[in-house]
Amino acid sequence: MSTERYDFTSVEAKWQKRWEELGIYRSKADSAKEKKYILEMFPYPSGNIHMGHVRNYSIGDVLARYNRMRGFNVLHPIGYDAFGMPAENAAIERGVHPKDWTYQNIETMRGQLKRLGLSYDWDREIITCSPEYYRWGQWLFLKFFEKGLAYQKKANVNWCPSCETVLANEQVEGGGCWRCSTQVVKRELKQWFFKICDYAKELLDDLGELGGWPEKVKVMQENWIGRSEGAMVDFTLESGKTVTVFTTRPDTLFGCTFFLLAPEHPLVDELEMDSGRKAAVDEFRKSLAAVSEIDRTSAEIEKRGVFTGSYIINPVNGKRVPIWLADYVLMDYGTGAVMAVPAHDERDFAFAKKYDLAIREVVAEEKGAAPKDGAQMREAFSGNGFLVNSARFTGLESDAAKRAIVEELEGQKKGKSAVNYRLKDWLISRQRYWGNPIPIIHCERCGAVAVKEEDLPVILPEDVVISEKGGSPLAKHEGFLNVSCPKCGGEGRRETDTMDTFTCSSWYFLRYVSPKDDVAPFDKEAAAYWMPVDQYIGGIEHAILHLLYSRFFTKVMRDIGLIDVGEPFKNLLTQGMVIKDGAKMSKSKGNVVDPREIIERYGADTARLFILFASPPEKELDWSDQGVQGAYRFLNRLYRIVMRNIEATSAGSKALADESDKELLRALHISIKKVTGDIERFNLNTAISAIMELVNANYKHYDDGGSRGAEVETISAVTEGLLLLLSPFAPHLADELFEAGGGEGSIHLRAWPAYDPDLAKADELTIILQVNGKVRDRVTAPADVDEEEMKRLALTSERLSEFIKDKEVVKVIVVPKKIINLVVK
Ligand code: ANZ
Ligand code: ZN
Repeated sequence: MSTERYDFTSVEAKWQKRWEELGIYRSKADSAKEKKYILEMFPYPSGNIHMGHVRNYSIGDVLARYNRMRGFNVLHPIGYDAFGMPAENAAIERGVHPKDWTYQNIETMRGQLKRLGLSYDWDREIITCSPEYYRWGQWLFLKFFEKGLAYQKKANVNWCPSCETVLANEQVEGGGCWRCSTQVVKRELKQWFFKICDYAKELLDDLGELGGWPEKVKVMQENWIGRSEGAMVDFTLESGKTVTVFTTRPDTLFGCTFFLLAPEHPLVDELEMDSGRKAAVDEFRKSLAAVSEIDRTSAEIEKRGVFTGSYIINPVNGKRVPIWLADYVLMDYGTGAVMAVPAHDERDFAFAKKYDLAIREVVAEEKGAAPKDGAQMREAFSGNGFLVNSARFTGLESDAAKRAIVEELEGQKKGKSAVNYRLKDWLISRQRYWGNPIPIIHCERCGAVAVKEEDLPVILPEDVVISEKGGSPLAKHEGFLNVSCPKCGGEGRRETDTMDTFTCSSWYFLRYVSPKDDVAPFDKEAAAYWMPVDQYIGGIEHAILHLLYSRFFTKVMRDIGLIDVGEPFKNLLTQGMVIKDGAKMSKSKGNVVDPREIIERYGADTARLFILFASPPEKELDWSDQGVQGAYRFLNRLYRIVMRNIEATSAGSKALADESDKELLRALHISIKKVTGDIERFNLNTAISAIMELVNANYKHYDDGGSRGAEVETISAVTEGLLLLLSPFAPHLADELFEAGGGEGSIHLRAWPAYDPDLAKADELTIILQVNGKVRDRVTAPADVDEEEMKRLALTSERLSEFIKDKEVVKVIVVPKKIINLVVK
């Protein structure tokens, strides 16, 4: 056996250059052609690409190349999500300007992506930190602002006193700042928000349209949006003022024995208290400043509260109940006030037990049961049941009672049915430098004024001092700060907050359709042609925020009239993680395999092939050095057999097709059918197995004597088919061998092969179906039929049915791929 190897280094360099010269991956909108927009989530330019990137982009590249060959007009772009914290950290640690750091990284990563031979339209590359891009992010902000979808409000934020900045919830670790560990405090600051809650219902309802999304991602979004059905109910203070609660259980109103306010609730300041009580309340409120919401609502942590000394009146029975503050009541959910029903809510139950508050049963598990003594209850009963202790509603089932009670409250104008969402408005303000400046000017007289459209972009100044302390450097940049008010011409001060970088990635897929447009964020016509993205591919870690924000932006842009679709991503594929030695590859674990090393040692085609072969795209991928070597050996084995085929065909043998040729031809058509179907279902690993089988069949053909007088037509058909099937996976080698066999241009411009259904059928077997050992039927089944499928065939055979009807199958005997015997009584 020959051990000849191909020189992947020169082959890959040659083809990457050739593709660029030919410009074959450049795309143009063309209404005469059906389009396919294939998109992978763009990378953050952290320095070097990692295996997760290689996996993500290899999957996308197979789909892009395959669909191009299927005749679709494919858009397959790439760019960089280039604003964000790490650039500022690099500046602090190494004294390099965030811009220089970012652009250097982009340059490196661009080279690495090109080295992988990915079929991107490089002319469409976008960089979100470039003024040409962020200008349009600002433009969109102003549209949101005009529509009232961008607004400022005071919010309780996590504040690190040492870094002087707001931290996202994810940046608070054990109560401390993730960077400097300083105790984080709550601060009330005026922040910018996007009103995503206006779209809560639509974001939830439209999940139903996303048939091409993984179920788990939809469930995660659903939970995040968190729709609750219930009622708003007005309680009345002794002063006559009403306080509204949101409850999902209006049927339990008669069981309300106390009333809870969030510690931050503004009403607390209005309640009358003597100085001793006031001190206790203040002390309690202060003690929560540094506690995260997660800890406050955790089931493990003991609930805490304090009595305010005031009472409030329950609208259904006029009962006066005490008002307490409780840590588990959050200000920004519902109304920040809760009617507590300890008998039927676990948290309220624990709270009542701790502070010795009354418990009153109002829902019994069984119909007609006598009410229990609340003091004797050992735990809350939170299910639905039948009302007790509830005046004229007693006896009703929970759902009926909910309706009846809400109806009565509505009649008295003391309540109404309501839907509440867990989703909160999106806080987009960041007191950071390396982000997109919010295009607003504050004026004493006019308030927050939009920067004029013709003055966009608000350029992020480069001459700033970035230091660990002191908040955003923009707030200290006089030249940036001092501007005149666009409305009255008076003295103004520029907004110094920048936007959350998620705003940049919420519309980048639209910028790709006309990346150099300088009159609009994107060309409407081009967007109408290319949108929506037909296939989006990325990590499951973005299941919620990025995907939800992009869906929100899309809906707003539709309502502004910029696009005509309401959902950005028609189909979504979430690739699994790359792990090694049982853990996610990470620097801290020391189990990182650098793609550069693999590419240098084995070539890009091997790296791609291994990563696609090792596991189906959605599953975890366990890194294996042997696997990489296996992929490498396979490509060389394929190289040798194709070279041998080329030699055989160019020798011009006149041999006639024999049985072995027919067998090989069948193998070819079976492979085409299998690979095609597998790619359509994203089973890229089994598609590669099918290509391997074809290579084996090709070798076997020679072993069987095919080499003595190769039949030219068969051999060239197999060579061609094999290379076409290989081309999305190992694009360089496929083109090299295609050229070696006399092909012109590039294999990537050729059409995807079709299969002959008659020939492809050869992979079917005949299965004998028996009942009690007697042959009753014969059916055909695919060659890879398993026992389950054989059972299904037997149980659904019409001929068998008369032998098994009214009988019990007591045993099933299977001879794999041959016979199935049902033993019946
Ligand atoms: C009375 C009641 C009785 C409740 C009962 C539940 C069970 P979901 O389903 O998550 O929407 N709640 C309302 N606002 C709150 C806030 N700001 N912080 C903490 N809890 C709050 O939860 C809605 C329920 O959570 C509401 O229904 C309310 O308690 C509580 F047997 O009202 B319920
Ligand atoms: Zn003004």
